[in-house]
Amino acid sequence: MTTAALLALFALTILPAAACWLVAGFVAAGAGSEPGRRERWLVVALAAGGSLAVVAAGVITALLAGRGWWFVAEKVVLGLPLAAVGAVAGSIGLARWLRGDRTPRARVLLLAGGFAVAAAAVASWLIGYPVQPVAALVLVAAVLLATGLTWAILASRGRRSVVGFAGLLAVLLAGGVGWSWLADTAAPSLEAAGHEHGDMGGTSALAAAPAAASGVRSVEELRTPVDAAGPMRSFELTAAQRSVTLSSGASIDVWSFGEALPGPELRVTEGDLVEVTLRNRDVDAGVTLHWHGVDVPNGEDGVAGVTQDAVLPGDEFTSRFVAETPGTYWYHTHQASSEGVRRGLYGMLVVEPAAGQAEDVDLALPVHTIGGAVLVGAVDGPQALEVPAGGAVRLRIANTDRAPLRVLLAGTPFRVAAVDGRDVAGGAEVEGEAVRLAAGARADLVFTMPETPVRLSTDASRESVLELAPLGAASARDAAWPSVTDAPELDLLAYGDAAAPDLGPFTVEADLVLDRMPRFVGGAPAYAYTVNGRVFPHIAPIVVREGDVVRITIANRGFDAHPMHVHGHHVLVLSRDGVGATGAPLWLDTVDVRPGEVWEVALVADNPGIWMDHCHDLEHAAQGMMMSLAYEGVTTPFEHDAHANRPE
Ligand SMILES: [Cu+2]
Repeated sequence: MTTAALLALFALTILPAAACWLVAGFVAAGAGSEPGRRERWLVVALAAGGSLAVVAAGVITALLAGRGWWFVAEKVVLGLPLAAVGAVAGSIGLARWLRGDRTPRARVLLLAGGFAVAAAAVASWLIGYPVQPVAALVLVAAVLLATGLTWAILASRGRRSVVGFAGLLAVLLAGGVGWSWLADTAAPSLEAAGHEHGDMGGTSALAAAPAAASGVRSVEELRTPVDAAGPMRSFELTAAQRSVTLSSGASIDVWSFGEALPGPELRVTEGDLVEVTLRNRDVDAGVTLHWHGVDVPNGEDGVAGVTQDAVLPGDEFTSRFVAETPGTYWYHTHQASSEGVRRGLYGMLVVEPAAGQAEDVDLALPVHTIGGAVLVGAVDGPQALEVPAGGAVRLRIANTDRAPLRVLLAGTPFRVAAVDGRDVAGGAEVEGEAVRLAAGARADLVFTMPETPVRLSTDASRESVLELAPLGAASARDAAWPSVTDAPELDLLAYGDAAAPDLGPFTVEADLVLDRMPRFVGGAPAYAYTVNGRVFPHIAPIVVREGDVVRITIANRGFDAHPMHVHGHHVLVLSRDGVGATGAPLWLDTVDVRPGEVWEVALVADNPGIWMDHCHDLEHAAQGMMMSLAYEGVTTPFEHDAHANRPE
C-alpha cells in the first residue's frame, strides 16, 4: 500500500474512533440515572467500534513508521498515547456505568476518553512534523480542562466551577492560537544570519572553517559584471494589462510581457550575454523577471523582496546573465507570482548550443491554462504543422501551470533528450509512454518525423493538440489516437545511461517535510501549506557555505503533489521512496514530490546568494510553502512586504 494511502487510512480510522468515543460519552452522559436497554447497547457498540478503530490506527501507524519517521512522529509521541489512554479511560468508565455506577465519575471517564481520542485525531492535523512541544502541551491541557468542565457539569459542582473550567479552556485555546499567530508573524527568516551552520539538524565538515574571505556580501553585489564576456543579446519586455485575442477567437484580459500569449520567445545561443530590460506599464501588483531553471547570479534572480524590489508601474529593471548551459527554460514574474503567472506573465527562454541546434524543427511549447482555454505554445485548440518525413524534430514542452501535466507524443518513437534544461544521456527511444511534467518543469522530446502523422496531446485539454504531418499524409481520426490519461508513465529515474557523478561527501543535511495544517499566512488564518510545520517567511532556511555538498530529503505528508523548485541550482536525484535512481544522472530544478513520497536529492552549493526554494504550485507557495536556501554571509537589503514586495 502506498504511503499516501496509509496516511489517508490513518485519518479514516482515527476520526471515526474519536467520533465513536465522543458519541458514546455523550449518550451515556445524557441517558440519566436509568439508561434503557437500547442506550446501553448503543454505548457498548460505539465504545467497541471506537476501541477497534484505535487499535487499527496503531497498526497503520506501525506500517507508516516503516516509510519514515516524518510520517508518524506526532502519532507515536502524542497521538497514539492519547488515544490509548482515552480508550482505556473510556472503557473503565463504560464498565462502571454498565455495572450501574450512577455517580458522575463513570460518565466523566467515558467522556474524557472521547476527548483524548479526539485530541489524538487533531494531533496529526494540527501538530505534524516536527512535533511542536507547545502545541502538544496545549492539546493535552485542553483534554484535561474539558474533562474538568465535564466533571463540573455532571457532578453539579455549581456555576462557579463550570465557568472556571470553561474560562480556563477558553484562555488556553486563545493562548494557543495567539502563540501560533506570534510565531507566524515574527521577523522573517530568509537570510543565513542568526542561524548556525547546518542548523537543519545536520552537521558540516566545513563548520569550523573561517568565514568566507570576502566577508559579508549583499545580493546586490552578486550580479553579472557589466563587462562580462560574450556576444550581447538585448531584449525589452513590457509588462502590461492587455486584452488578447486567442487563436480560437476568444478574447481574454491578461497580464502579459508582450502583445500576445505567451510572452516573446527569447532564443539565444550558449555563451551569449543576455540583457533583458523589463518595464512595467500598468500592472499595479508589480512584476519581476525570474529565469526559471537558469542558474543566474543571485542578483539577477528576480525575486521581489529578496533579490530586488518589485518593478512597479512606470519602473524598469535590467537583468543580465550569460547563457551558460544550452536547454529549455522559461521566464515568469516572481512578484505576486501566483496571480501574475496565472494571468499570463510568462514566456519561453531557449538556449541553443554554440555548435547549433541539431534538429530541423525546434518548437518551444509552454502549456498554459488561462481564462478557460489551454494554450499549447500560442494556440488554444488544435494546431497542425507540416514537417517533411525524415526531419529531426525537438519539442520543448514546459508546464507553466500550477498542476502537474501529462504529455503524450503518439505516432512515433521518441527520446527524452533533456529535462529541466539538462541533457539526459543515452535515453532510449520509447513509444506510447506519457511524460509527466511537474509544475514549472520542462522536457525536450526528440524524434525523427515518420511518413505518418504524429500527435502531441496533454491531459490539460482534449482540444489543444498539436499534429505534425508530412505534406499529404492523412490525419488519423481522433478516436484512433491513444489517450494520454491511459498511457503508462515514463519513469525518468530509470531512464538513460546510468552514471553516478561523484559530488564528494555531504557536508550539510536538510530535511524538508511538506504538509498542510492550520497556520497564519500573512497574519490571516489559513489552511496553509507548510515546510517543517512553518510557513513563509518563517521557515528556517537551509544554510550553506560555498563548496558545501547538501543532501536534501523531502518528505510529503500531505495529499497534494508539491513540485519543489530550488532557485539558482539544479539538484541531482539520489532516490525516491528509498529506491535509488538508476538512469542517467537526473538534474532537476523542480522535484515532483507526490503525496507520501520521500525524495533524496543532492545540491552543490556553488552559486552564493539567498535563493528561494518553494512549491511551484504557486497557490501552495502563496499559502506558505516557500523558504530559502541561504549562503552564510549573504544579506539582502530588500524586504518582504516593503515596496509592495510579495514574491509569492
Ligand atoms: Cu505544493
